[in-house]
Amino acid sequence: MWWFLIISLLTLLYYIWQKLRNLGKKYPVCLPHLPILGSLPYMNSCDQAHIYFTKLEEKYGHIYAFWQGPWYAVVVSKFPLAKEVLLKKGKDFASRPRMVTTDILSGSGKGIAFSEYGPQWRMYRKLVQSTFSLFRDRSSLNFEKIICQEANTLCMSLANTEGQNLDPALDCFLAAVNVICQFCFGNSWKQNDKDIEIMMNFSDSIVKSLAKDSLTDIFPWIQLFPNKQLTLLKENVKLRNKLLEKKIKIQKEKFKIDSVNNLLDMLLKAKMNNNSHLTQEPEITDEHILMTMGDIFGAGVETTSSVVKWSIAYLLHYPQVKEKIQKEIDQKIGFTRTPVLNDRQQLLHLESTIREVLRIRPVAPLLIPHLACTESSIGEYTIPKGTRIYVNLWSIHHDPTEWDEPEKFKPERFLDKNKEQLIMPTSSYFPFGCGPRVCIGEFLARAELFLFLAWILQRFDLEVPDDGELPSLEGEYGVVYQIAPFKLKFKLRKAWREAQLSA
Ligand code: 3NQ
Repeated sequence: MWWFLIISLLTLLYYIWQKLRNLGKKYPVCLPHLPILGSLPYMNSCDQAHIYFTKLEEKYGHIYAFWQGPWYAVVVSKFPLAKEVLLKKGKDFASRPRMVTTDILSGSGKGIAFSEYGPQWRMYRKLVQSTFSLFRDRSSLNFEKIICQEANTLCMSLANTEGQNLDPALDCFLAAVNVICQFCFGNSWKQNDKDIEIMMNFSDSIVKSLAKDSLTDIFPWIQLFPNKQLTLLKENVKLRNKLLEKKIKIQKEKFKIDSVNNLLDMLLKAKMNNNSHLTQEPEITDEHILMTMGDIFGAGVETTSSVVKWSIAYLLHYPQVKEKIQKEIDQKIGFTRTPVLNDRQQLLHLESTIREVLRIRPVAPLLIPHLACTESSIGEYTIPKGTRIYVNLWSIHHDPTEWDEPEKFKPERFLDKNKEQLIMPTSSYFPFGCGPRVCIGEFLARAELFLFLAWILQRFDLEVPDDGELPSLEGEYGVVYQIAPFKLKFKLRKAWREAQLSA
């Protein structure tokens, strides 16, 4: 009897203390929820989380909360709110939730994409940034040169399959792999290397299993039971690690501390100069190096190849846009030289098309989830420390109060009235995120997208395959929003062929 009274009193006191602590604090509207299961029984299981979250906005507004099992989560969708999360209070929300799946991928939070905000993350990110600077500044190691070489190889390969019904996935993958591989390791893969196909398969499988409604990420104890999806993820991550380790081992033997030429060199040099045993400096281990290389390599490949495929698919659906781009290429570049980065100021139709593809099919429709590292606020609402934050970029890019007919593919929305200048019709647009976690490879990605597409469209017409089937534009949700496999025919352009003959 006594113990019952004591427990009741303690519960009451705790309740009052919580109420007092929260006095004057306002929290976002929350979906209904139950103990342990949280809001899950009240949410539809949906393949496309970004679309479901956008639908929930109609009922709950532009900022709302839900319980992902035991985890409190907030979804934010209007641009000013997202700006507060990513930029204004960027540091407060710059961490990442630890999840079973991303822990498997990142060796328990190593690397930079999924690691917690702090000195370790900062140090690795700076090392990657310094390597990017090397490739922007040095003429011998220049990104433009590397991308153009790979664009050339890509076009040669497409010319070899001319007129056939082709799934462009492998060619796009190879082109992106070889650019990032030179950045990471200083070399590239041969076109018929069997590692490429293995890599494409495990990479695709990893992308699909991450960021899905994985129950193990909500209830980590589920991993104690046999779980097919998790086993598959572990196997694929093992394959990825083996492949990277093999590459690192070969390149390590060539390493000279006074000649830093790629990301691996940069990390190895930092490891040699590291004084973590004497100072507070974060440590650099082989596993940290592997995970950082894995993040950059994986990000460089999956995102770029995915956007190139989306762009090709949209151009198949909208041949009039493709013709406008080609007309501009013919006028501004012609056929006697190949496209270079400086042409970006002139090829406005291509640039606006790339912007529109990144708007209508963002690479990461919910970005990568953020975590509040401290108690903070968004708008008038208090956000407790440890809250998972989902920024609904999809909704921001499809906001009808910011975009005219957001569901329609209209590259000209990024051009002024006279079609002479690129414009930004609204600030409700950030395909690469912003703030402390902004995409580190934005410069490289934009350069690759422009050059790959300019090279392809200078030479080829894109035609629907023999069965007349156009690509589905629906997309498959994962940590990267991918297009379902499709086929098309690359046809050498008549004008290009004639120009080559007369040259
Ligand atoms: C990759 C492993 C690879 O095999 C599959 C693709 C993965 C998951 C990448 C991931 C890094 C990685 N292993 O560590 C990237 C990710 C999530 C893309 C997928 C990414 C990203 C960047 N910009 C937009 C969306 C995602 C950064 C790390």
